[in-house]
Amino acid sequence: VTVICVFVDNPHLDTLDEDVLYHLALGTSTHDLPAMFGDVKFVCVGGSSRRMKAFARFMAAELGLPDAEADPPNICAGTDRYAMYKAGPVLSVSHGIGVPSICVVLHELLKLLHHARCTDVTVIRIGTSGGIGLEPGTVVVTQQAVDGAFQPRFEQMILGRPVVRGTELDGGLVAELLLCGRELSQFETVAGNTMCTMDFYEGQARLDGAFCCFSERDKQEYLARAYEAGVRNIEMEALVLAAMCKLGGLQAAVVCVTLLDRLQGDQLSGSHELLESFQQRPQRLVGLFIRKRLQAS
Ligand code: R2B
Ligand code: URA
Repeated sequence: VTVICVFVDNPHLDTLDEDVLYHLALGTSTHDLPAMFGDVKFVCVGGSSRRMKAFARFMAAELGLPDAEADPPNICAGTDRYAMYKAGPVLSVSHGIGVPSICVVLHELLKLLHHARCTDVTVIRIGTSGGIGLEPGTVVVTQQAVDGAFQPRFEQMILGRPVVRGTELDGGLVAELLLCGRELSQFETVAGNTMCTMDFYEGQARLDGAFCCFSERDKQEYLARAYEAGVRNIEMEALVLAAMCKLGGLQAAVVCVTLLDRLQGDQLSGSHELLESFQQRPQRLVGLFIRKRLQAS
């Protein structure tokens, strides 16, 4: 059995007397991180704090935890930037919208897992997205996270220069998650590339933002090219999740439901109830995945 430690590759950290995880309102001298988090094996992240709280409750029931009925406490109650809940070995954390927001929380989460001396951790984003040519409600398991030019690369400005990092995801994990979707057989689950953009409107070829510098025809041509490049859904965080977990040596996956078909329109006009029920689909799929993993261990 190989034990994979959470790899934080930064020699500067060794020179710190204490590490303050500012946006989580946690720290190495204020909290006993190994005692609080040492047993974590799954870190599930998603945009909204309410949805991640609901996921923690769902997982507590799925795993038959004694306090499954109780309201889970927010571990990051000292801040309103992000919210964090724990259900046994499952950590459920909100990341807000977009690349900068998830980037900050992942730096602090990977350091938290490192300080807590966690081993063999799998990170999964359970999120929402816009689909391309898919029935709304379809769940997409990401094969490759790609940028707006359909390239599997995450580019970030560091010291005034663009630094490019790879975004390969674990193919075995994709297959495992697809199998869970098939076993559940409650909704369509497909594998596909996920395009991660820096904006919800023009950046995702929407015509309905405050500004728009292109035509309906330009939009359709772009989405057709995306489809040809294997893109099946569009969201705003997959590149960072893939790149940072790869750097940290963590298994990672992205599982997103599609809320609409972007070939048909831009507005999210489905009923509140329908959109809410769609958002439970990645939770159910990942819930089964976690139960199976725990049974096998
Ligand atoms: C999906 O949904 C959010 C935008 O509405 C964003 O966080 C994402 O990736
Ligand atoms: N999230 C996105 O980023 N895009 C969509 O179209 C829907 C949800």
